[in-house]
Amino acid sequence: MAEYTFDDLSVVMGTYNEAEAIETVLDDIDRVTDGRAEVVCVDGSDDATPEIAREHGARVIEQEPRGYGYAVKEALESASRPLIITTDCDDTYPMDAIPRFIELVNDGYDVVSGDRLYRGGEAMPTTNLIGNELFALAGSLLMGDRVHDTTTGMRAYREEVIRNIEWTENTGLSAELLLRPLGRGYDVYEEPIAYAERAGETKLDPLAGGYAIAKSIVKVSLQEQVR
Ligand SMILES: Nc1nc2c(ncn2[C@@H]2O[C@H](COP(=O)(O)OP(=O)(O)OP(=O)(O)O)[C@@H](O)[C@H]2O)c(=O)[nH]1
Ligand SMILES: [Mg+2]
Repeated sequence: MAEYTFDDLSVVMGTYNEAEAIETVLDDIDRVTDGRAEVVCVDGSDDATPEIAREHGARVIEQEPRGYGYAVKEALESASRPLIITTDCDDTYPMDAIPRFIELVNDGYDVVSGDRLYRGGEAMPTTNLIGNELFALAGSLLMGDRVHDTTTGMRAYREEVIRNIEWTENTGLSAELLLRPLGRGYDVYEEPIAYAERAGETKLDPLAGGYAIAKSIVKVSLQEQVR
């Protein structure tokens, strides 16, 4: 199989009022990939985020803000290259890990998932940490496969994984993007990554968001079991 390079890579993200962070994130991507990756932002902002994104060479697709999953799904669909990496645009994920993610896909993995909890997720607020440990436990029990971080925003996917599966979740899309490929026998690998405190305000209501994610994990796991 041909090895992927930065020229085969689309880095995609939802962006919603991330003017404080987006420049750093896009500069990091450019630096790490020698400016060779395609960058797609699906944007619902009413601040300067889309202008900053365009100035930094990203393709910006405008969309009414309807939640994480709507944005990321559109971003995944808009990627034009065979290897796709997702990230948040809040400067929490290490863009320096991109080369390692590509290497792991070139080793044969279909999905490489950034695991923020391996080292204990020091930068993660305690409620998020507890919630994420519970999501991982639930996902592991329901799927019969140990998973460690179901809601991470940073993953690499071979394009066919994205194109071959129908995605249904919004807030729970990140968990769905891990669990459905597992259920269908794709090779999934969780790579420990560093995680930093977010710049700017969270777009996730912890209670409503947590509930939606828990529901998605149960629904998606049960659907994958009866397939
Ligand atoms: N276009 C668009 N992007 C969104 C929407 N909701 C969230 N995002 C983006 O999706 C990413 C994830 O949202 P976050 O607020 O970071 O959610 P989170 O990572 O669960 O929460 P934190 O731990 O606080 O970072 C960020 O880059 C947001 O800007 C939306 O409705 N529309
Ligand atoms: Mg975030």
